[in-house]
Amino acid sequence: MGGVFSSLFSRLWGTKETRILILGLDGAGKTTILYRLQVGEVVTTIPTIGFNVETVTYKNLKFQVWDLGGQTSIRPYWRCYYSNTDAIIYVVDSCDRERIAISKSELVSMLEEEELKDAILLVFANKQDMEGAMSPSEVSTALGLSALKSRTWAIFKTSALKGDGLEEAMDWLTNTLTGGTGTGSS
Ligand SMILES: Nc1nc2c(ncn2[C@@H]2O[C@H](COP(=O)(O)OP(=O)(O)OP(=O)(O)O)[C@@H](O)[C@H]2O)c(=O)[nH]1
Ligand SMILES: [Mg+2]
Repeated sequence: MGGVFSSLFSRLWGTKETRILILGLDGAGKTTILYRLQVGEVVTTIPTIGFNVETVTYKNLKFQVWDLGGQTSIRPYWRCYYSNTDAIIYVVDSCDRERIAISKSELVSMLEEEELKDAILLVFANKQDMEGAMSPSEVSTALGLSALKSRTWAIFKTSALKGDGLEEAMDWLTNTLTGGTGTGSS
């Protein structure tokens, strides 16, 4: 109990940074989301080789946000960053129907990792501003989210380009971390 309270208080007072990993296939929009969250603007990105890490402050909470490169050859290195992760933001390009099955298998194998068993999952159905984007429920079905067991999760429709949906997702995350009630599905 003491642990739960001290962790809650240190989160509330901003001394403990919540560790978030942003994962997903290359080109999904991870780096765009990281800098949207941090500076509130769209930055020009290049494919990430390695990672970017930034501190993001949202409603008095501090998040240490890691954005990892999603190219096939660098996905095996995701596991090096798993320990002590509180939440995973899994980003999907909602227009990339061709690779949604690959995205699902990467998600499933990641969630099997022991180090991530307590991590909260947020799925971002990103690029909602584009015509032909899969709806969040289509993305959810394609990823098999309803089959997840013992996992706190939610899916959000986002456009990193326009900034849509990110605040809602961060509100749900902060509520979930601080024991409040969220609005997403779980
Ligand atoms: N239309 C649209 N384009 C987006 C959105 N989010 C990201 N993009 C674009 O998608 C491209 C890839 O975005 P990145 O953020 O670099 O993708 P990434 O997931 O970090 O890719 P890797 O670093 O290779 O893993 C860029 O041209 C972005 O501007 C979005 O919501 N809508
Ligand atoms: Mg990137």
